[in-house]
Amino acid sequence: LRTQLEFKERAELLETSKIAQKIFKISLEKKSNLCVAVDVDTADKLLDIAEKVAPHICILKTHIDAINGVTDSTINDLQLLAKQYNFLIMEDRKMADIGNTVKLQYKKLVDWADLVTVHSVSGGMMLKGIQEVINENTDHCRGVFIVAELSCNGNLISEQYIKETVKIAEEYKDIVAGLVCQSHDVISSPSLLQLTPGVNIKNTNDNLGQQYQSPSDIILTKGADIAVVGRGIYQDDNPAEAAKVYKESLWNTYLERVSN
Ligand code: BMP
Repeated sequence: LRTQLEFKERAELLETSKIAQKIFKISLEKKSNLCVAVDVDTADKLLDIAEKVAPHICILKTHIDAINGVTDSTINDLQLLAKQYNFLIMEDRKMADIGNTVKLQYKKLVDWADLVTVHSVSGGMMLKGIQEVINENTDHCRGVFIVAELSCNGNLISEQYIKETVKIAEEYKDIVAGLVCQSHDVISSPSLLQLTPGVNIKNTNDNLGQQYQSPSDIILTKGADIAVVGRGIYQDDNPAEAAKVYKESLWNTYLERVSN
């Protein structure tokens, strides 16, 4: 079973993509399966939080289009932090257009974002567009997470949509790191990573449909390999300490899961 295998074994599987291997490797080196979503509104805050959580994360997730004052130098500083502290940068753009448009959009991200998120709604050709860009940029290791389920109540994703999304992920395995999803039974292949948002120790929801679970629920019940935490960390009075607490709780639950 995917959820019972250790990251080390999963990284060594033949069908595991280079980008997924890289995530497994960083995760093991840092003993962290924590991805922090830094959804702040200014570039200064982005760099401030990034530096504070950096030692505790395997992936830093951005919505760069929601942040004011981002310049080339912001991106450069973020990349320096990523190098210094050994984490990957994921731009959560949730691309969803026709292949050609996604290809044009992705060309602006491939230089700096190790990972991007995509919706599968347009089908496989969108992944082909991204694959072409990745294959032209051979000096970087790049990949995508495909959204298969959403954490908010009232979303329109159906069982059929989830099944077709998994098929697309299998078809483009060379560039797919994994799926963004909420249930343990979406991904069966141990070579794909399950990234799961909606984690918060103090709250169970927000006022806009977000639904939260605890770190152990997300890893044990929902089957997450990597958990995404946003407000639980960047809105805390001490984001560095909060990141450490989430990291330890998530990693210990992962160890518990694979030891069974
Ligand atoms: P928070 O922990 O503050 O609720 O942030 C969750 C983050 O994960 C946000 O950046 C959001 O865009 C993202 N996300 C989510 O909450 N649910 C999903 O299903 C997919 C997401 O990418």
